[in-house]
Amino acid sequence: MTDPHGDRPSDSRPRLPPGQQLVARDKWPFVGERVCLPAQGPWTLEICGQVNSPYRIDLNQLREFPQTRIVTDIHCVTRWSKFDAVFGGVLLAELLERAGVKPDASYVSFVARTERRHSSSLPLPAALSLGALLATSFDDKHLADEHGGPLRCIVPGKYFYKSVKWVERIELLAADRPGYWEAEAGYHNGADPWLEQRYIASRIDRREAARLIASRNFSGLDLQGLDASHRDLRELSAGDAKLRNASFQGADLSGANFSGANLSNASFRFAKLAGAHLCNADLEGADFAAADLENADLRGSSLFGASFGDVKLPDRVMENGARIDPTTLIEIESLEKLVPEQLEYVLGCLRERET
Ligand SMILES: Nc1nc2c(c(=O)[nH]1)N[C@H]1C(S)=C(S)[C@@H](COP(=O)(O)O)O[C@H]1N2
Ligand SMILES: [Mo]
Repeated sequence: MTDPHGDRPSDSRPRLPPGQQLVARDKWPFVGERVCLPAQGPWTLEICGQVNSPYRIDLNQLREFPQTRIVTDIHCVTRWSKFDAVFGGVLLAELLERAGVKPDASYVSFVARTERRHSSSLPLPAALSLGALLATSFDDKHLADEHGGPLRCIVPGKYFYKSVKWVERIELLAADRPGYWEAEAGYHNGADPWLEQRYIASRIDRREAARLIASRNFSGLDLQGLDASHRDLRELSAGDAKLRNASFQGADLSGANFSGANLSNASFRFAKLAGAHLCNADLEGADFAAADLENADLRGSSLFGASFGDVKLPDRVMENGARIDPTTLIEIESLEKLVPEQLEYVLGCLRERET
């Protein structure tokens, strides 16, 4: 059995990577694709590409390989983490040993049996040193279909998007072939949670950014990763803008319009958002610690993994709580996507004046 905390860089560092929050102990959210293609016959796994002897096996043959059980921490890029997940299966290293790796194999791509042929890739040395596992069990039981059963990859120590569900092919490559999230959705190809390698940084240069901030008009623009911290952006127009991973830390956004904008993982720490329109915005993983949300409108927004304060371990005490009160418009149903401490905090604020 591997070191349960093997994905931690060292024992002196905290166990929860920066910007992450813990889900309830018995919870494991579903993210991304929900189903694989219907199986025609038994599930098979193919090992191919830059190997000496490509082969294909079914799950019974997979069980003949040495079995490994790991305890690892899951860190999703949408800011939830889950400690001590137990997976059982076969190490990538074991599967490759049988195939024989060719000298020019530098990357490994895991390909899913799903409609979009979902995939993700890693440098081969990283995949091996992290102990990538082809898992068939979770908590010593069959891996559920929705979580990638019967066979998924687990890459300890990377954001969970590197852990492909429903793997049917492991392909060794001479040159990298970025996966679905990395190529299509701007996810960082490094995916190191300790370095917060979440998304590719914005491509615009600093002068262009300065011009845009002065114009206070971001409507419909792609400004992923924009740094607008501490700016005066009162009454900003940012409807439908793509602002994933942007920083608005300490900015004045009073009366700003972000309707329909993509603000996933954006930081609004200490920002003024009084009267701001965040309706129908994607706020997944957004950080509102210490933000002022009086009279703000968050109706119809998606709040999966969003946070409204810092939950301090080990006692899970709330610090830097956002200013939320009954004038803040939030649909109660949208709050079920929050972790328990966040949910409790927001509900408490919304009830403030009734009690
Ligand atoms: N085939 C496939 N694998 C995938 C994804 C996907 O959309 N399709 N999403 C990834 C992402 S972003 C995450 S966080 C995890 C989620 O796994 P879970 O649904 O079991 O929590 O699967 C990863 N593997
Ligand atoms: Mo993810």
